[in-house]
Amino acid sequence: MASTATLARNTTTGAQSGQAGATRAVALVGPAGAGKTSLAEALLYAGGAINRQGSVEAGTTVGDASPEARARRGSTEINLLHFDFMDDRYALIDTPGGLGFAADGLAALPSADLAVVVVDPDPLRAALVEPFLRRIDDLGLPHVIFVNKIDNARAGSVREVLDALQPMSREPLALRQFPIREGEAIIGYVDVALERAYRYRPGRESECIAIPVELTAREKEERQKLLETLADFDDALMEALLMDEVPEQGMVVTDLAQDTGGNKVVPVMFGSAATGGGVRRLMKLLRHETPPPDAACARLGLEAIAGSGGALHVFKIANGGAMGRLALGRVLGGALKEGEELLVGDEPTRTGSLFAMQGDKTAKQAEARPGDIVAVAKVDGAKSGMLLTGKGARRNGATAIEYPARNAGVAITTRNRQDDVKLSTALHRLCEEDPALEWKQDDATHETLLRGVNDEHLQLVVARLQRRYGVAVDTKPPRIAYKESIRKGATQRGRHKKQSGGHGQYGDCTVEIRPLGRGEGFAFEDKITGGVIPRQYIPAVEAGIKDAMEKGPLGFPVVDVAVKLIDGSFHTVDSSELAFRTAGRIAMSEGLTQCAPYLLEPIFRVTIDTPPGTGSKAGSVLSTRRGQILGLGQHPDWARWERIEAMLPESGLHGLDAELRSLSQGLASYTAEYDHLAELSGKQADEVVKARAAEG
Ligand SMILES: Nc1nc2c(ncn2[C@@H]2O[C@H](COP(=O)(O)OP(=O)(O)OP(=O)(O)O)[C@@H](O)[C@H]2O)c(=O)[nH]1
Ligand SMILES: [Mg+2]
Repeated sequence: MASTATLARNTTTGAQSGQAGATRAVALVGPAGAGKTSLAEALLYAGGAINRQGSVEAGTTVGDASPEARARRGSTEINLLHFDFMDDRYALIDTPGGLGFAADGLAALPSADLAVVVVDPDPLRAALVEPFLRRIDDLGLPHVIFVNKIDNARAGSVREVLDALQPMSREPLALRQFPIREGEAIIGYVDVALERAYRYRPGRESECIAIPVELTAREKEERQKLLETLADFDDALMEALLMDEVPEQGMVVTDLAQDTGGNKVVPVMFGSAATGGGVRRLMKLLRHETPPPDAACARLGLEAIAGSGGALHVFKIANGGAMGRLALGRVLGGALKEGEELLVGDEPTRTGSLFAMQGDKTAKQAEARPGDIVAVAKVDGAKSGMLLTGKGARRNGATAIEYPARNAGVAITTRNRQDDVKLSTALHRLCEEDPALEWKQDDATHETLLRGVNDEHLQLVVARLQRRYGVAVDTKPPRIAYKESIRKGATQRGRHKKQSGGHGQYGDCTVEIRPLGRGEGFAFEDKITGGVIPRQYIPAVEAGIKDAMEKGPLGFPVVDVAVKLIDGSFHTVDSSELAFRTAGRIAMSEGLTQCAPYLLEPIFRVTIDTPPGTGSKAGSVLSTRRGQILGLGQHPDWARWERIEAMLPESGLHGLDAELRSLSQGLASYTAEYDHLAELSGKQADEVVKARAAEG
């Protein structure tokens, strides 16, 4: 029989705040393809929430229900699910592993009580987990590691994975199970905490068996390691170990729950989402070791006062479903009823209908329990990241969320011009749902520019536009802001003279043009003497010069030139501002053609973060894109990752993301910041000029 301590759910703090019975929220986190959505499906099945376990491959999971996620065979947004286990409710937040879709999960993570970090059993892929561990650590979120796909693992890998992961973890990892093998296959596990062995039974609870004799020594060794890890946080246990006493099991179980819930120790479990092996064991761990929502409240700046009513931490806005605009979030501090008043900013707002969510299925409910994750209608002012409280609740500052940088851009145009109005409404909605997306209208080019995390992210946005809003668009790389400058000076006269009917037009000026240093911009000097051009027309000449500089001889804006106005003439009746502006423009555009114009391209400072062993490959990608590597070294925060700094022409950014991701299992990412302009010559320059001329 398990001791009473084993059965007691982790209620350490919850008992005092009245949140002991609250729904626990568990986030599934980890690299793309590790099996989070599959594990969510396995948990739902084991908990009895569904009676058939679907698969990502077959497109039959409860999560990833959107056509975009199905087509990609990977999550594109968070899946919100729930199941019951031994009379308790668990809310699951299945987060996408792809960086382009990470914003969703980042917004939701602070609301979770515990994260399950799902990792691949291949130790070589372990390094991919590091950025995820960092994010969780930064939030102070208690977590466990679940080594998935154990049905596929080769011998010895669980220990190897653990050894690979330990240097990346701020907290000590504690192996809670080790595998029992038959040949290559893992057929069960020895539970080091309970000191029992189990054999997997597909679709059912594992069978308790005797610890195989050949594994008893390993069991003792692993048990000792576990106890030593726990003893670092428990003096009484430390003393027992020093005295060579066998510690009481109740003490060990309590320590496990407290140290996991308190984010001091990270338990490591393994199993298979595909066969269900180890999934029920994971559920038991969730039951005993997921802390109540008090820590989540503190993280969000909510002081949960008994009786003060429920608050809602909104972490997503969903516009896509049949219900219209819904605010998705977690109910904290108390229960939440339909029609209850919450403060949205300072605005008291009555909540509309409440819905429980199981993937894309919603079920209306009159009341949400503390800890539940719900969709709430009619809280129109609510935005992702807001904490909506009732009047009595106390709020302190919350941790700000850092979203991935928007490094990719695409220009879109509607296939049907009549869709333009629809497009802006749709983009407004999509941006509201997705904090990592941004759009603006470029009036000069009539293009709509989308900025997002990476190309994959932007492709998803374009697919959503078409499916949800029926707006078909064409995409192309955003126009690169080429400029031109001049190599030498010239002096040029510009004369504008027209005699038509009554008043004519007359303007005449001579300008001296010379190059300036890079980045010096534009300088204008008025050297007119003796009033050959009357004072009031001088600004018009300057304006005309600037007009000409908007499109130089090569077709691009002209920079880094100085112009001296040295001579001119006027006519008492026919001269006007307009005539002088025209004269200035003529002088400048004709003059520039004699100044040996050349092309300038924008250069970006690029920082690439890339997983172990891929740095030099990423470096050669940069070189083929005319990048200049400034440095290649170790990442400052992620132990084994590499960081490359380089100067890269803007044209080299196009498609860079896809190329980097394909050489890094989808994980390399970059930031790019405009740095300077540099000359572009030769064939490449000719092509740019030719393309510009073709655009007219
Ligand atoms: N053999 C085996 N394959 C698995 C297991 N779990 C998941 N897979 C497969 O791994 C692939 C990725 O699984 P997903 O559940 O979509 O992975 P994910 O972590 O949700 O990926 P993202 O949503 O892209 O972050 C799918 O082809 C699954 O069928 C497992 O336990 N064993
Ligand atoms: Mg997924």
